[in-house]
Amino acid sequence: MMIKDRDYKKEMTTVEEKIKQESKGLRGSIVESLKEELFGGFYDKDQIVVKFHGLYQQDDRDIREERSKKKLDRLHSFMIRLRIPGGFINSKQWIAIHQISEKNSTGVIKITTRQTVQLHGLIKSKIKPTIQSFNLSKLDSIATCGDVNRNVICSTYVGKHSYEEIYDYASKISKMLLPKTRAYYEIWLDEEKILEKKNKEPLYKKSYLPRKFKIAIAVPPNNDVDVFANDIGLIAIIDSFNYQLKGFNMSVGGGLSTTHGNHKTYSRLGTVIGFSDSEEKTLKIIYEILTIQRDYGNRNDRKLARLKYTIDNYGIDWFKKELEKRIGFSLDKEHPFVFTERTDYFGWIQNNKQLWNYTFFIENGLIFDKKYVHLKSALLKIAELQICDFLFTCNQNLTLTDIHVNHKEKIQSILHEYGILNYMKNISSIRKNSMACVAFNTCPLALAEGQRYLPNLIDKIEPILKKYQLEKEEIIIRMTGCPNGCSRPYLAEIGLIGVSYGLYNLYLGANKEGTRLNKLYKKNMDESSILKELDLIFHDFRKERFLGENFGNFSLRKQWIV
Ligand code: SRM
Ligand code: SF4
Repeated sequence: MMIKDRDYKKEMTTVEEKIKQESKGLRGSIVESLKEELFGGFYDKDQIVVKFHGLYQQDDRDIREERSKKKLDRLHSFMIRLRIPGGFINSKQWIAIHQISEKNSTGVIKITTRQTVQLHGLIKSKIKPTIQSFNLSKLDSIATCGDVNRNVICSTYVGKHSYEEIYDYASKISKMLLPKTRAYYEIWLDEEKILEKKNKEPLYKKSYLPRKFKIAIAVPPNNDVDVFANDIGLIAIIDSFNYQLKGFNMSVGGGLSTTHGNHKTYSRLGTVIGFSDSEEKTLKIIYEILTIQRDYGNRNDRKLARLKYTIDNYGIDWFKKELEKRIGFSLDKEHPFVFTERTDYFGWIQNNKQLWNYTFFIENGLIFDKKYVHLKSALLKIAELQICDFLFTCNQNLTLTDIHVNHKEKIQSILHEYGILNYMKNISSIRKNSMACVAFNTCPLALAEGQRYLPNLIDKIEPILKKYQLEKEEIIIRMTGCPNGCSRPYLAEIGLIGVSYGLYNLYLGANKEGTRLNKLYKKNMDESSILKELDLIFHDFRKERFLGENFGNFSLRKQWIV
């Protein structure tokens, strides 16, 4: 079948498309919005444009209703999300994030499921100083939201292979796919305005992509990045004799989000389409996949605009052919690979350079000081020693990397002093494998609680597991406040997806490796029905599981879900 090249401009229908086209290279009227003192937010159109600068306008949803009753406007504040490809920063950058969080935001540093950090609660007048302070430490928030490529993520612990080589790819891909406009530098960093010549945005053109775009690099056997949840997945093929990187299998069309009641939406795992054996080829393949999505993605309906729908709409064979036409060479046949896990390696572990890493479990990625666990203070103290780097994981955790053996003791004593070692000792297996999205009180799309509730629910699940002597089971549990899937609950062995306040749909049956989606088991469950149901399920699991069978595989075999 011949498919005619489409003129995406003619199909431009959504408000977002219009705003992007008219944004003057992502400038919009942000400068005017910033000067507006009558309200704490941005003009409507600019709220879309500032997203491309990594900023989200939000309001405190806990008090929204109360304010509305008093006829008060929403209490606006902003979330800023940093671009940290591969999740890697140095100690000095951590100190900067710490200080900025104290000065300009709520003080809580949130590690996200895409290996970066967010700060919440910035008021409008603090945005510019925040971005300027980040810039002094070589940190930026460009393209961490909006219809462009997002933070590129990669595996954090790569066994005997070199992390640097994998990180280098994440960094190069991120750089290659950055928008070229100088808007960020002009607006936030006072760079002199230079008139951009025509076609200054060769990749994104005037309309950018139809939707957000995500790329991940996984190093088997660990799929800690959930590679198949991404628009593009790179699966590193490492020579098992000399640990050299041979190249990458490339997968396309992953994406998790669904919309309640919209049956056209679905989660999809990426499809492996071939292998690339050189950096030049890999970068070219990635670039041209984006151009296909730019030219063929749906610009009429944002719910159906991700690459997964483009691929299913045109067919994977057409997609591969179109890609090979654009890159000018054929993809090699995919190489065999096996994923066995998605975990972070908590505590001390030696890396490929014979240096040491220490990985913290950070519940839902939230860094602040609690009564007995002074995590934020401990991390500052460690950063001040400047004897390690910081690495965010895609499971919302944090690894201190490259610690010389002589420095281990120093760090260990800080961990002890600030209550971390004791805390780490007592975390249950299910909690270590848990993740929740932000949801209330800042996420405008939340229907139910996420990170504020999952810890309490786990408190109640733990005794049930203990009752059946299952407390050592590494069961992956994830919760979101809506079906967008920000903590990737569709890839959890137990997925809880918010439907309305206090109610969740329960999903079961994904596997450990992140290569199988779960399925809807029961709808609209409140806490007591979730706990009752899990009690019955764990009872059967204890009694009927095969030797070594994990929970996800067991629930599939039991055919609880069809
Ligand atoms: Fe997400 C929107 C938080 C990872 C799918 N996500 C949002 C927003 C920005 C709400 C909004 O549009 O205003 C949330 C901000 C909440 C807040 O107050 O901070 C939000 N998403 C997050 C984070 C912080 C969750 C977390 O607790 O870690 C993650 C930030 C990642 C990052 O650093 O870039 C986050 N979001 C994800 C993931 C997981 C992933 O990418 O691995 C997904 C599912 C994978 C996928 O894309 O299919 C995800 N977020 C969405 C969607 C649905 C996209 C779609 O295809 O329809 C939305 C809504 C949208 O884009 O319209 C969304
Ligand atoms: Fe918000 Fe929904 Fe994402 Fe949770 S899953 S952060 S509720 S958009």
